[in-house]
Amino acid sequence: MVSLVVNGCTDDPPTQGVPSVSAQATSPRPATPTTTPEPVRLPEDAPALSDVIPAPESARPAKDDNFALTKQSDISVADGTRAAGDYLADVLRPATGFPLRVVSGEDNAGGIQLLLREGGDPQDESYRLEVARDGVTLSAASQSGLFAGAHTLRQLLPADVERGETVDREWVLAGGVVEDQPRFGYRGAMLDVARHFFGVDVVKRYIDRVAQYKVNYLHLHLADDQGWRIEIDGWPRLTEVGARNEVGGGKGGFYTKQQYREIVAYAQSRGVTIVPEIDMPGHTNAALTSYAKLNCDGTAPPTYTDTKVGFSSLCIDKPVTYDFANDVITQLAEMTPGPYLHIGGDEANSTKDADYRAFFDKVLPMVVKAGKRPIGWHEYAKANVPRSGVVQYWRIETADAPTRRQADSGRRVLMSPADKTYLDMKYEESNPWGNSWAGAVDVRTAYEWEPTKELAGVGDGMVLGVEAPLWTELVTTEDEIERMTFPRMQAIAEVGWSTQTKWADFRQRLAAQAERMTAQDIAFHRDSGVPW
Ligand code: TNX
Repeated sequence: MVSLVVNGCTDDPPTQGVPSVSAQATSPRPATPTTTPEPVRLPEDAPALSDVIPAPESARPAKDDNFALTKQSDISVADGTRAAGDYLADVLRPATGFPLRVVSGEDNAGGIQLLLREGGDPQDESYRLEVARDGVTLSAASQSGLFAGAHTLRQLLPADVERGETVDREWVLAGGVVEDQPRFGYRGAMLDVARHFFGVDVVKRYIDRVAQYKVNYLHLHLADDQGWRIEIDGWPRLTEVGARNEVGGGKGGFYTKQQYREIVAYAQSRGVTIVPEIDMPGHTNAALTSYAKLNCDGTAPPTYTDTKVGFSSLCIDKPVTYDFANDVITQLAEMTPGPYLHIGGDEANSTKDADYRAFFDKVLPMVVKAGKRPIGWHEYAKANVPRSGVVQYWRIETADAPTRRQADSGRRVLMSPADKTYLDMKYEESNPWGNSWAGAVDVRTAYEWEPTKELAGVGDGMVLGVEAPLWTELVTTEDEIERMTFPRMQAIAEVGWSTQTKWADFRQRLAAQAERMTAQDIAFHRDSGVPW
C-alpha cells in the first residue's frame, strides 16, 4: 500500500492520546500546520468529481487538489451544521476506521469543514463542495443543502467506503469544486407497508439507501384494504384487528407511535422527510373490519387478503366517519414534523362522485387545520383542493382535465406516472416478478422522460417534483424491495435533481454504482441496458 504524505507527516499517526468521540466533541483541535501539503495521487478506483448520481450542476476538477482523509481528520461543524456532520461521520467511520471526530469550529485544516450561510432560505438546497489539498469545505444555505453536499462527498470516496468493516487503504477525494442545486424540491420514494408489512429496521435501511441519491421525501402508505399499520389513540382495534393481516393472509404488523417517531427521527438524521399516508375514503377495508360503526350498514366486513381494488368506502353520511378521520389526521400530523400529509383519494370506485366531494369538503380542511399541506392521488383533483394542496399524478394517460385545472389554479403537481416511476412494475416483460398493468419499466424508461412534458397543461413551474412508488402486493422480502427499487431509484432521483440528463452518460455512472451497491449489500437488478 502507498504511504501518503499529508500535512508533512505520514498517514500513520500514533493513535495514543486520541480521546473518545464524545469527549472530543467540543475540545480544541491540535495546532494546524501552516504549510500547504504536497499533492496526493488519486487512486484508480476513486470517482472523478462528476461521477456522482444525481449529476451535479457543475463540477470543476483541480487535479493538484486531491485530498486525503486520515486518522487525524476531524469533521468541523459550524453552528447549525452538526446534523449533517454527524451523518458524514456515521457513514464514513465504519470503512475508514478513522475517529472522524465531530468538533465545533470553523476551519478545515486536514479535515472536513461544514458551514451554514447565514440568513439562508431553508428551502434552498444548493451547496458548494470544495475539495482542496489542505481540507474539504462544504457550505450551504440550509440543512437540506448540507445533506445534499454530504451525499455528494460520500459518493466521491471509493466504493470501499460503503463496506461495513474497516478497509486498510488510502481514502482520497478528487480535488476541485462542485456547485450544485436541485431542479425540483421534492424527490420522493414511496413504500407500501400496508399490502405487506415491513418493520422499523427495514424502513430505516430503505431510508439510508434512497437518501444517498438525494431522495429527500419518503412517503409511507400506512393503510389499505389489507392492513392498518399505525397506532391511533382512541381506536385500538385498528391495530388489534386491522393490522393483523396482509396480502395472502400473513400476520401483518404495525408501528407503535414510538416506532413511527423513531422512523421520523431516523429519516431526519439522513436528510429525509416522512410523508405519512392514510388512504381515504376507498382502500379502507382494514379500518372497516376493525370498527363496525364505520360501515353504513353497521356490519364489519371480513379481512381482505386479495389484491383487487376499488370495493371499500368509509360511510360518507355518518358523523363517526369524521371523528375517525379527524383523530387519524390530527394524531399523524402531531407525530410528523414535515409539511405534508397524504390523504389518498385513489380508486374510490364504490364512493359516488357527490359523496366523494362531500367527504373531502369535510376532511381536507382538517389537514389544513392540523398545519399540514394535503397531498392526494390525482383523483382528488375533482374535489375542492385547498390552496396549499398537492396533486400526485399516477396514471399513464398524458392528459387529465381535473389535474390540469388544479395546476392552472396554482396547485402543485407531484409526478408519479406509473409507466415511468412505478417500482412495482416489471423491468422487462420477460421478468417473472412485478406488476405489468402500466407496461414494463426498465431503467432507461425510468430515466428518459420529462416531468414538465408528461401531462398536458402541467408544465414548468407547476411541478413540485417526482416520486417513485413501490407498491407491495407482490413484494414480500427486503431483497425484493431492493431489487425493484435499485437501480430505477437512481434514475428517478436524477430526473428530479439534475437539469442535464443524458442516458449515454447516466448509464456509465450507474454502472459504476454496482460496486457501491454491492458493498452496501443491496440486492439490485442488473438491468440489461446498463454496462455493469
Ligand atoms: C394502483 S397507484 C394503485 C395501488 C396499487 C397499484 C399497483 C394508486 C394510487 N393506486 O393501489 O397498489 O396500482 O400498481
